[in-house]
Amino acid sequence: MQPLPGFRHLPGALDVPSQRVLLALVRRIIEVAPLYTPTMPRSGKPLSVRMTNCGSLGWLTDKDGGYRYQPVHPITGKPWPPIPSELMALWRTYAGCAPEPEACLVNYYAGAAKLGSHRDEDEADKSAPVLSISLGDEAIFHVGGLKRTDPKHRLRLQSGDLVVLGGTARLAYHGIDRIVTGSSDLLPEGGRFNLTLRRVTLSSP
Ligand code: MD3
Ligand code: FE
Repeated sequence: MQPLPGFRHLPGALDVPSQRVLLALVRRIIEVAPLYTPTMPRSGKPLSVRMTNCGSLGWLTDKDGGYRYQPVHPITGKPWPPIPSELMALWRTYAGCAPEPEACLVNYYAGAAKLGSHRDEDEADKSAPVLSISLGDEAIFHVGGLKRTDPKHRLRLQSGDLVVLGGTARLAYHGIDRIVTGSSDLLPEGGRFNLTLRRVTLSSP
């Protein structure tokens, strides 16, 4: 049983030196736009994943505003830092001719963090692919089908892996079951960063 067409897992696409470069960029982003704890719409229940963004638009969720993209950090009120050129270069390599990404969501999973099954559907442009970059401890990831009840395919995402979600897979249910603590030396503090590059708005027709 294989994931939907358009799902591409590229294990080890980034070597360790490249991973260190990207990690340094993430540290710089977090200095300007600190990780914060997002909360669920209406209930206000905190997510276990901490988040920040770079790009002209950042994805966030909180009790009152719900899931959305906005140009400023929810706590500092400052614009998100720009997407570093190294990440734009990866997009050009792996996302083909898709319009430029406007958002790069930075997720940080400490040991016990997980992300429940969901679809990425807050983007007006759902035709552009999503590009995901894993750094640090391994994650047990699942991807299903277009319906929540469709069978799920599980795989391990390791430091340096890329996932490209295009075509039908772009709208598949997916999530992170758990992190494998101590499986990577990249982050001295442990845990896992995931970067997700996305086109949000429709590019002019
Ligand atoms: C499969 N993040 O931020 S990235 C998210 O590892 C999110 O932090 C996970 O899901 C993480 O929304 C998974 C890989 C990924 C991203 C988008 C997808 C897989 C996807 C969209 C459709 C299907
Ligand atoms: Fe997602």
